[in-house]
Amino acid sequence: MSALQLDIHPEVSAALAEGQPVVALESTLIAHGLPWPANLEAARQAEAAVRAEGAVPATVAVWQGRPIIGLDAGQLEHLARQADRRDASPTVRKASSRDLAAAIVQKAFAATTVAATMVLAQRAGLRVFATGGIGGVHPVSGRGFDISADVLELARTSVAVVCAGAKGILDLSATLEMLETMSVPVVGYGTDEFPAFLLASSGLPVSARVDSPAEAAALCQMHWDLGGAGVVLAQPLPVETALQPADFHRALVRAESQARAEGVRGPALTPFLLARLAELTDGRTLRANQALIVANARLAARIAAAFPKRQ
Ligand code: PSU
Ligand code: MN
Repeated sequence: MSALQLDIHPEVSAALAEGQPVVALESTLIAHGLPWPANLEAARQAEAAVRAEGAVPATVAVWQGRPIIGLDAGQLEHLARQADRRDASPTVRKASSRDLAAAIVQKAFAATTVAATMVLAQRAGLRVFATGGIGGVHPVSGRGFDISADVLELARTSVAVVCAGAKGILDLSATLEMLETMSVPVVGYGTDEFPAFLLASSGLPVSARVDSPAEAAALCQMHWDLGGAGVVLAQPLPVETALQPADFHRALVRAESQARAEGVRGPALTPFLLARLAELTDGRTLRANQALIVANARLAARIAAAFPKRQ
């Protein structure tokens, strides 16, 4: 018998029982990705966007060892306050797939990455998940080997991940090669090019393109019927918030060299780089990041609603 017990919010389990659309949302971007209070604002707006499309949001995290599918408002705020260094509440871990078991048995608080959110979402019966950007292959230069478990989880867990591509701090062509090797469809929503998170495009091709929620849902279902697992559904960020590539790369080079100088690596690297980028661009990366999270939540809700109702 499994010792795993999911704590599914009553609204989420009711929606699942009735075959209503539900969208999983991750919590690492809340606790470790965006600064307070932009993180709470983005998290609330993402949930509201899901609701506005007639779906139920389920933000995922580990709460004192309980895997939660659908945080309540108080839990959401508690997690968001973690990003505020002036707040003294207990530390929230950043949990990827491998960290979930420890977080659960040690009764810890943990925010879940894309990978860990996929694991818990699938076990709860959710098929559609929205985030900002997926993790991937970090550039090898200077810091050594670092590939996000998000890529591995996409290869084995059957959840559609709606995103704005992969973070611009990654080696995007290596990330796409890795996803290809892992047989993960990288589907452009309304685009032939892989979106580059804060930038409108990467110049790199997607493996397929869809132009409607129904087409996206049909492609995912067919991939699953074929025994496939994760699907990346990537849409470009809202065009008015996109950064100019030259500005972004200038800031990235500086943030990267600071990370090297300060010896930041491993799970701490992504949060460090995102915080430095926001400072170096007068908050433009932050506003773009927030806008794309909300847009992805909205699209995920439309796609979730386009699946045939489960019996
Ligand atoms: N993209 C963001 N902010 C984030 C992340 C991605 O803009 O905070 C998080 C996601 O939760 C993603 C994780 O799954 O970073 C990847 O971390 P790592 O590279 O350590 O696997
Ligand atoms: Mn890593």
